[in-house]
Amino acid sequence: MFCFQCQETAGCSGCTVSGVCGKKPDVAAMQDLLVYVTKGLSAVTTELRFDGKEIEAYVNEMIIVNLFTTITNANFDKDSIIERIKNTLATKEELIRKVENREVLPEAALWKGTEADFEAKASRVGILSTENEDIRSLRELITYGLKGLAAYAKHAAALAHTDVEIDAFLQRALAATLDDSLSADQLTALTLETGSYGVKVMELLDKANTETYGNPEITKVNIGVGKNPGILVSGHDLRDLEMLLEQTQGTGVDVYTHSEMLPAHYYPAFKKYSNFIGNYGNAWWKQKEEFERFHGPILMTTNCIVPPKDSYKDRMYTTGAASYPGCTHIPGAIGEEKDFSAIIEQAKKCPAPEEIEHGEIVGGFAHAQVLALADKIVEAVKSGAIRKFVVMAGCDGRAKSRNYYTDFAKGLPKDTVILTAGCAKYKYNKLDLGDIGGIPRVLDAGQCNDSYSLAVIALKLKEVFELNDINELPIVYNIAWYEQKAVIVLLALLSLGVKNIHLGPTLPAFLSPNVAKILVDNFGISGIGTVEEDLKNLIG
Ligand code: SF4
Ligand code: SF3
Repeated sequence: MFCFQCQETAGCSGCTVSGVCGKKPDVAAMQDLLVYVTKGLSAVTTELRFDGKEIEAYVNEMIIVNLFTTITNANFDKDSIIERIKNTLATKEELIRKVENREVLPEAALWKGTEADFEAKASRVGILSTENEDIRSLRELITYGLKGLAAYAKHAAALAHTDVEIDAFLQRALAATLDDSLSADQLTALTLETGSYGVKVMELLDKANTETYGNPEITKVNIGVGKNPGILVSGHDLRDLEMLLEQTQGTGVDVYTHSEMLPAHYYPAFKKYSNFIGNYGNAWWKQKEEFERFHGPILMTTNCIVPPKDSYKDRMYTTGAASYPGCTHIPGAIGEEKDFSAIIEQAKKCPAPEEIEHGEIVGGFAHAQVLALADKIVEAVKSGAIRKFVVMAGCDGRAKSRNYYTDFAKGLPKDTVILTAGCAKYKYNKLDLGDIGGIPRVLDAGQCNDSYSLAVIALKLKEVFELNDINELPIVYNIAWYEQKAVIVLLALLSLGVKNIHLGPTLPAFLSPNVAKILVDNFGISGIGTVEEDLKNLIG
């Protein structure tokens, strides 16, 4: 196997024996093949669009869910991946008949193997099948950005928000990563275009979330526990959470969020459920210890799954693109009502969660809420009470080197405010960093996709301060990444013209020296140094 798509890749170069995440070589191979056939299907749909034909919604959905399935820590279940490959090949066979000019199609679009061929084929179509390291680097950078884009498109689709333009781009760009005639310059341009569609997809998801659940508002979230048995919901899918909350009404079972589901508490629509108790635990990587102590069932709606311990495996469930062998998968396609009764019945027989923390945390600073406070914020900037905003959005992870972010947050001067989104926040959201004239020093906008809110806030401030360039704002970027959703967030920020982003704890292994140089020369991207050095460089 060879995989280097996440920040924790072995030796900062590539997982070759087994994934640091727990992904085994046979699963990695099927994921490689799934990406390959999805690119093949995308080449077919792109050609059909070129012929003026429309692509049906189920095909667009298949492509986004396939990509989501291959995101780090989403799906460890070989059988479900094989099923997806077969369905993708069948759909592609159906569509290819309608293509007028088949000679232009790449090999991935023409290949039609059966399950017996999958393993051999997978070994020939992985990342290393592209020999030139710069072309490989750009192809993977685009592919990972598209995986993140697909994940966000899937969440929007679950709330009946789709955009044919985004689907068409996603498929065209996927197909382009198969095209040997494209130069490094053309692929670099496509990378930036991917970022601009990243902005569009996050905007679409923001619209889907806020039209369905209202605008996030300042909210105190309980981090303690109640006395009833509970279900813990993790991942990013708000629609799954909503269905579960509906189905648990009157059952005596409480619902808690974990990791990236925390921001659900900020939406007005979820406040009406009296059994929606609070947030339990921390970022994804602490789940072994926290899931054990939760005592009740856990529903993983997306990444990040840590291979479960036997002690709680029988109460861990997956749904959507997420799956883990041996854990019950709750079926239901986009738009379908899911039946969570098995989880609720199991919960009733479980003891209440064990308290691991006590108190409250504050969040809900997405764009509408922050813009409602705009006068206060602008005044604080003008008076010098706020010297700088520090965007510390992104992912958390298990590497000890990530303690840098806790130390960095602690070391920031008291006239700075952290803007955050994504599970990176757990490195500092329980520190008592105080406030500036009533404005908390950590403003949490929500999930990683809500980094979009941070961009909206920055653009609004640029307008208020009548600046020509977003980089003239008193905002600096010190972003933590782990998986591919962070890749689309990064590309989106670059497409908006944001410069001098610090990216850590290490730079992506999939950036070849030349591609890294392009990012450094054009965007001033850099890694992180020591806390002291970076505080000095970023804050002065
Ligand atoms: Fe390794 Fe990350 Fe790939 Fe898992 S997702 S196999 S940890 S590079
Ligand atoms: Fe976290 Fe996996 Fe990326 Fe959505 S849950 S930010 S790592």
